[in-house]
Formats: sequence, structure tokens, C-alpha cells
Amino acid sequence: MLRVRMTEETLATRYTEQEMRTPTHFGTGQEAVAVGVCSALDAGDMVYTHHRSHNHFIARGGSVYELAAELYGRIDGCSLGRGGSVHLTDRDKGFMVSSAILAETVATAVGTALAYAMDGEAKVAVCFFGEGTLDEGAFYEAINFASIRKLPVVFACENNLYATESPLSVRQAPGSDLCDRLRAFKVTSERVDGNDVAAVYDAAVRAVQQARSGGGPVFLECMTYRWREHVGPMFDHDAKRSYRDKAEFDAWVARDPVRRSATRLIEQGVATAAEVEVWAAETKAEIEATVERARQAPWPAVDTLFENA
Ligand SMILES: Cc1ncc(C[n+]2csc(CCOP(=O)(O)OP(=O)(O)O)c2C)c(N)n1
Ligand SMILES: [Mg+2]
Repeated sequence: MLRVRMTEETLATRYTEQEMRTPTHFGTGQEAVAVGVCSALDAGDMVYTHHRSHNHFIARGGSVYELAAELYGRIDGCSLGRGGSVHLTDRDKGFMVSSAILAETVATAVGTALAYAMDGEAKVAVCFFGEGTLDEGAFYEAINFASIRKLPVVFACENNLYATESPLSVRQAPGSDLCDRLRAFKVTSERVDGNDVAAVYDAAVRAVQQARSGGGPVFLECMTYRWREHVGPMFDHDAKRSYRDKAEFDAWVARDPVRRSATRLIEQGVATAAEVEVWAAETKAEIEATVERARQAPWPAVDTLFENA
């Protein structure tokens, strides 16, 4: 979780220098969902995700160097500098792709799960997405098909209460419940504290076990909150945006998943406060050096511009 947090914080800081020319959706505050779910997977499983993609890439074992190089448009990037933040890939690590088109990767994850089922492979496809994806028609086609075929797929929803600057309250009928929508399709559904990495991990282990053993898909609604603006490195209140209440923001920051995780380790005697501080400092230094190294990597050669099109 520290690696995920420090990577995102370092990239957000460097983003303001205007050298990364890719639209970027930062996932600060949502780390526990990525880490909890990815920790429950096997190496052979396959992850798909949406535009807020960095947490999942790093939690799946993706390289910080290749992520940073991708954001800088360099040849060493995971997509050879052509994709930017919303087109990450590392198939060998079990991370197929991120995509900014809402619900697109839900449908492709279901297709991957269908392939696993047809080939008799005991693998699971996982798709991360925001609650805004439940506003898309394609989502319901995909989950219905997965349910009918009992496909090995886990739908990991990061419900951070907002899609761009629209709260859930203006996008769904009063009293509407996302898990209930999935239950209408007979998909097993569970709401979980998405800022508690242990709770997410436990729920993900159950979900993956069900999917892998032929019990059908599972929907996890992970309640969480994004700290930064929808797209870009700023904080909404610094940017004078008022669509989110400052008190609401502060309440979620008080439930910082990384700090909660550290506190638990210290309380359980797994680590001392001093050790946690050393980990944080060492991780930060390592990542800052890695991001700077990526910034200095070469550009793709101009005559390769149309390769891999
Ligand atoms: C099909 C489609 N419609 C609209 C958009 C524009 N869009 C980009 S991000 C976004 C909001 C996404 O919200 P959510 O799914 O909750 O994810 P979050 O950004 O909160 O992580 C929208 C509407 C899009 N990318 N794709
Ligand atoms: Mg959202």
C-alpha cells in the first residue's frame, strides 16, 4: 500500500511540472481496494481496469519505472510511451489493460472469463471500475451474460460516491442500492469498507474462490473516496471547486486506508511505529529516484511512430 500511495503522490507532484502530457486520474485514497483485491489473486489471473488505473497496475506487480515512463511518453513505458495513463498494460504480470471508456473493460473481462471457462482453465478475470460504470447499459449486458454462464469473473467496484463532479444522489433513484441491482441479475453481491485493506482482502478471497470454483461471478462494492480532483493532481478545494463538501472530504481523509493499515500493524505488534516510518521514507526515496530515472529515458524514435498501431 505504501508503494501504491508513494507512487501516486510522487507522480502527482511531478505532474505539475507539465512534462507528463497525458490526462491522468489519480487514485490517492483508494489504495486498499487495489491492494486487497490483487492480493487475493493468483499469478495466472487477469486484471482489467478503468481510467483511475495506477493503483491496480502497481498492486498487480507492475513496474513503477514503466508506469512513470509511460506517463512521460518515453519508449520504456509499459505501452512504449504511446498509451498514457489510461492505456496501461503488462500482460505478463496479469494486467491486461486500462481503458477510459466506461464499462468497456467490464465486457472484455467477461470475454476473458468466457475463454477461461471454455478452455477449462481455473483462472479468474477481475475488473475494477467506478460506480459511474453502473450508469452504462453495456455493464448490464456484460453482467447478465456472466451470470447466465456462471463465468469466473469478479467485478470490483470502487464506489467513491462521485462520477466526475456528479454525486450518486443525482444519478440514481432515492433508496437505490448498487448491490441490489446486481442481485436482480442473480450475481452474488457484497458491500465492503473499501478503506480497510483486510476487509477488502477477506471479501476478495471469498469472491475469487466462488468464481474459480464455478460458483459464478461476484460483485464487490468497495466504499471509498478519491482525495484529488477527478482528473489532474489538484485537490478540489484548492482549485475552488465546491461540488464536494470540505467536511465530507476531511471525514474520508481521517479514514486514510494507508494510515489505518499502519496503525493496525503497530497495534498487533507486527511492526513498530519507527519501522513504519523507515518503510515510508525508504519507499518514498526509491520511488522518487525511479520516477526521475523514467523522466530521463529516451523518447520513442520518430520513424517508429506508426509501429504497433
Ligand atoms: C462511455 C463513457 N461515457 C462517459 C465517459 C466520460 N467519463 C470519464 S470518467 C467519468 C466518470 C467516471 O466515474 P466513476 O466510474 O465513478 O469512476 P471514478 O472517476 O469516480 O473513479 C465519465 C462520465 C467515458 N469515459 N465513457
Ligand atoms: Mg466514482
